[in-house]
Amino acid sequence: MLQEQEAHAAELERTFIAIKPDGVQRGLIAEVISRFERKGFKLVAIKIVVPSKDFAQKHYHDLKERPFFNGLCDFLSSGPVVAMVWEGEGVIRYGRKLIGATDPQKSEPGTIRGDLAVIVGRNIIHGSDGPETAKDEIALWFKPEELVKYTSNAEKWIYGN
Ligand code: IDP
Ligand code: MG
Repeated sequence: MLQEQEAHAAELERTFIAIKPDGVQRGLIAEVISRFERKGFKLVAIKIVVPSKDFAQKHYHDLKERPFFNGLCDFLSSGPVVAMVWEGEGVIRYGRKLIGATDPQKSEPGTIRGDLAVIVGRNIIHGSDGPETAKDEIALWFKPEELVKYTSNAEKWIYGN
């Protein structure tokens, strides 16, 4: 039993999820959190911050050549953002599924963007797109001590051990 638990803990992965200023202003914080929570993922860090433009540029550094980069960084730094780290098996990839396609016109109904957003520039949520970006984004937004380690009572029912 203990061995199984240890094996399970070793498999856990983490992703960085942020509710952007449009999601916060539209009162969608609880809605977004609820979708990750009900799925069975575990919240291990959360805070509300207004990022500086410089910080937004760091967060989106991969996109600096894109024409929308400046507007995107202005927008991300225009108001409060809810920054979170979620943990669970497959959370990086499945988190992206919960979020839906980048352009809400193309996101499936049932996804966060599909259900709650209309245009690409106001798509309410960010999620890391792979293990490397997850690691980098968590490190950019959180200090290691801000990540909380705990066992949720639901875990044995979600994972069966
Ligand atoms: P993602 O958020 O689904 O990972 P990325 O390609 O990483 O999508 O783009 C980051 C953010 O930049 C998107 O969530 C969206 O808000 C914005 N964005 C992406 N493409 C466009 C565009 O063509 N016009 C305006 N904004 C865009
Ligand atoms: Mg992205």
